[in-house]
Amino acid sequence: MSERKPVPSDLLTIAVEVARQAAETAREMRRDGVSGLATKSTATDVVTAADRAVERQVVAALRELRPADAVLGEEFGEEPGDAVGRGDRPGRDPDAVRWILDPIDGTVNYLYGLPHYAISLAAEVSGTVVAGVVRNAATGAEWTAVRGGGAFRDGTALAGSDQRTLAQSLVATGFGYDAARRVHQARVLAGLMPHVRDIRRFGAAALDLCLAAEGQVDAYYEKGLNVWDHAAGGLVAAEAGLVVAGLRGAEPGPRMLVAAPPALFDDLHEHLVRLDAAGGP
Ligand code: LIP
Repeated sequence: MSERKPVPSDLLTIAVEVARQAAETAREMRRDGVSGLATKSTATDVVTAADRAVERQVVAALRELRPADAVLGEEFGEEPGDAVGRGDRPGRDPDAVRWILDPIDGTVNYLYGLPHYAISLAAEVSGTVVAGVVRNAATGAEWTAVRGGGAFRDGTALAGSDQRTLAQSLVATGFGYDAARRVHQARVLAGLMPHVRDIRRFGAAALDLCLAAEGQVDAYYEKGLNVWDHAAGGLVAAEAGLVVAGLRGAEPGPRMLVAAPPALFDDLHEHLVRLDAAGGP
């Protein structure tokens, strides 16, 4: 029997509290020095003891608070909840919540002590993200959103950039860890550069999406993101009024994510299609 339908604002309250505790752990561990350094997909795709400790902490906190929920984390994958169910997913209650977590987004920034890395935690119900928080663990800046309820930074409502001309736009992007992918991404970047004001590469997708939601960059695009990179930040950007999508009507995902105000989206999209930005390795 499923519990009453989860209330997004209640889920956000939980996400914010859990993210704040996790951010404190990440910050304290960084202060004590990086440990447990290892690599994943390539020699530049790093993970630290803090990534793993933060994920364990968040999973344990969510299991305590909402044992029926599943948790998908970057480092340890999906922990199924206790929800037993009905619906088209045997063993899962369709109203069950799945939390989506990047314990430290911006791991290379964390490694170098650059104050630009975040806890990203989103709540998904029936495949739709309904609440999300992104918290810069180094600075304490916090972005939140509930679907249909707007986007906020530390309580201030966000509305994205009012820039209407791509040639005057500051565009954020990022690059993968695989060398062959980076060659393709660099070619796309070279093709885009003449058509924008400038590019910024900050190293954390979740924060890039929040900066775009705030209008501190005008738009953002990146190929190769995982769902935990963009689940929370993508909701923040969408609730700030940005279009968050893939190319040619696709959903945002590993092939491409573009986040831009409606006035810029089509022009940026056209360049990314022309440059085959979703293609390549
Ligand atoms: C990072 C993303 C960033 C991307 C990096 C990396 P991580 O995630 O947030 O946008 O450009 O290559 O994927 O690995 O720090 O969680």
